[in-house]
Amino acid sequence: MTSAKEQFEKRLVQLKKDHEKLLNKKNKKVTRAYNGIYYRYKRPILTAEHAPLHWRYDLNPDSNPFLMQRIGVNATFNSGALYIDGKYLLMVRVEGWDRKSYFAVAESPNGIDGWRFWERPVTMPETEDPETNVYDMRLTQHEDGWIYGVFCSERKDKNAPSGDTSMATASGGIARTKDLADWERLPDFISHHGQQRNLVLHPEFVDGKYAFYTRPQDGFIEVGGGGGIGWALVDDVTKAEAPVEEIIDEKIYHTIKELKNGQGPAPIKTTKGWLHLAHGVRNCAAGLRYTLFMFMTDLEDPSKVIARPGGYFLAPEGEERIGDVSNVLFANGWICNENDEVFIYYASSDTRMHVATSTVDQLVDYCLNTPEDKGRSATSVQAINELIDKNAGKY
Ligand code: M1P
Repeated sequence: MTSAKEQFEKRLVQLKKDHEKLLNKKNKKVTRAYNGIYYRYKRPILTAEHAPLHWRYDLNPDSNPFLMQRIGVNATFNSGALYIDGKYLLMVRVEGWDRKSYFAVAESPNGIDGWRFWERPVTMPETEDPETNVYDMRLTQHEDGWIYGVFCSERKDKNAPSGDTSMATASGGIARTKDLADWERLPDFISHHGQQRNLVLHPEFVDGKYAFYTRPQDGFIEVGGGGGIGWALVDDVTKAEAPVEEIIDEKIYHTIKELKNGQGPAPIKTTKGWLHLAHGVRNCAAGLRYTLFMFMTDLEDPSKVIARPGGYFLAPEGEERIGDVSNVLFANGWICNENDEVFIYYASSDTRMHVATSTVDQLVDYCLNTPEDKGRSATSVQAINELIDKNAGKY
């Protein structure tokens, strides 16, 4: 008969073996259904099971004879991204069994596979009014020399009537770092236009100021009358306050962004303008559907949209459609490396992370040459007819 300690050791060896196997799995480009815009990859790049064993299991046989998982991870999703010194880094939103999210850095040598979390999750300093939950960090390497992490900071609404345990407030949390390990927390972004999720810092000064993409909304869930992707200039990032938020990308009736939209990661600079990735939300009988879309802004004035390719860029497919919050794609991180290859990191259904790859040239071409959504069935048919005419003699 095997002793309890022997059984523990046996289980631990198996656990470590299975975990290593998962972490070492290679990913594969999906080449079927070529669209010329990007390639998806076969497997998710990060799941709850990728979380380090020492975050989850007490590895001491005396205090954990059954080798029980003591602290669980529910999901790994909505990740910021950064490329430094040839390393592909994700600032992952990790959500525990207790529904609290926190940030943790995962690193890959090639941006596709081999992702491993750093030793510990991020210890993010709190403000004087500690939040209940933090999530969806956008990383911006700013020309001022700092790396900024801008994220949603959520608290219970102090004005909630007694008994209401779901009313909450969302504001823009801001922190900065040089190494993604030690963080200086700055005061939350002050908006004069309601709650804020999807706040993103532009990487360059504009008119000598810090520039933010905002998403003002009336309530925690409801965008209300306002909404859209906003633009705000801020004098001092250590006391970020935006009296004015100009909407640069509106939500629009009967489009993929009918209900709401939000800037994804910080935009990528190209010779033709800034590439933007964003999410659009519409409502339907099955609930909210989140897809990703792109647009481009002017090189000199990033608040001026110069291209709006119509429709979605990436929508949930296959198993991506199912998860904790189904029918959702969300992206808050992408990387452009020294070869102008673009790695688009997207989460599916608030559950797991994926990657799709493209290039700057392809994405610029996509933005500048995809017909705009002109708003009616008739104009959509007109766009198809124009393409058919252009293809005369070629099909
Ligand atoms: O559940 C889908 C997404 O919902 C929110 O995004 P938004 O404010 O744009 O609607 C966020 O909670 C996000 O984290 C989540 O993925």
